[in-house]
Amino acid sequence: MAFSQTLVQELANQLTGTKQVVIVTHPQPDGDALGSSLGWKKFLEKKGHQVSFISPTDYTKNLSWIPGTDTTMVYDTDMGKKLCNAKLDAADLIFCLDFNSFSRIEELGEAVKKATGYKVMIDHHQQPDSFADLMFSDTSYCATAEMVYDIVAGLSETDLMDEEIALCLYVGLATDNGFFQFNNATPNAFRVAAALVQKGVKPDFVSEKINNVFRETRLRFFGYCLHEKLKLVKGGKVAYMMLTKEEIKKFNLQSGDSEGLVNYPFKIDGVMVSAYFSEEPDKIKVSFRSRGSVDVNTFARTYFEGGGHRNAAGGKSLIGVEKTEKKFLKAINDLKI
Ligand SMILES: [Mn+2]
Repeated sequence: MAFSQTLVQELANQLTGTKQVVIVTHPQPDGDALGSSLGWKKFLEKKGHQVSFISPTDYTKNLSWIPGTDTTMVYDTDMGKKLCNAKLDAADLIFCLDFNSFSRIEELGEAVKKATGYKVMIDHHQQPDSFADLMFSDTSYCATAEMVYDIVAGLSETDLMDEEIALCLYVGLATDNGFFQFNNATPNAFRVAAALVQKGVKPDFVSEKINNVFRETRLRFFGYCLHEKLKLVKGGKVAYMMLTKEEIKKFNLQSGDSEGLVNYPFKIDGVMVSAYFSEEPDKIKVSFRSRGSVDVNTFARTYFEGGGHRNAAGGKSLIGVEKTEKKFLKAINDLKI
């Protein structure tokens, strides 16, 4: 897979000389948001550009080993906003990675919208808004990090890619396809993985760092959810867990601690949809996962003010735990399972 020569050439034109660059990603940055952004940042720095990386909210501790995370500018603090806005105002080029609409990055979206720099989107989610001057938007990619690799290859500059850049991109690639388990683990994903491993990435190191780093209380929280909270409906095809603020408080969860929990119900034969609801102070956050052709992207868009991919989407609800559960149970009748 490759991007059109015209698209890559236009990007190359924008990258001549020394540019002030800002890279922006989505809130609660995951492995792909951080990996693709930090890999792209390091690559641009190697080309001689001045690069800042802005995340709307802080990254989780368990991803802080990804090279370059300590350079992240977090928008969601008073001082952060000021500094980030100054960087955005001064930017010649603004890259938007792993999201495709300003609403996704909330208040930071307004600042990016106002900034006059040339905007480039690099993203693999469905239904992109057309706010960017240049759009690398392709849902056939499993990860934004995979796109970044192909863009670097398109620029014929993979020789600039060192082990650290390769590691960043591999994290994004591997986390977004569940370590090559999901149906988005395409031949191209494996080709890119091979190239990154060739650059020195150790797959076992990344897998250990991502998969086997729970605190005891986090694993016990998973155990609690699966034992006490998991409900199966629709003849065992739909699984869901609904957690209240009190329960979440009891386990003293840190940001990112519920990550991955939504995938566990698929261990049960026959489960086609899994949903995880967690009550936050101002809203209920929802994650949806599905198997095969079951489309939770449309489902999240229709009922829970969200979206994502066909098999992985998120959303929110503002009507409290009980009403949200009722709404969900009614809405799933519209799902084609
Ligand atoms: Mn992604």
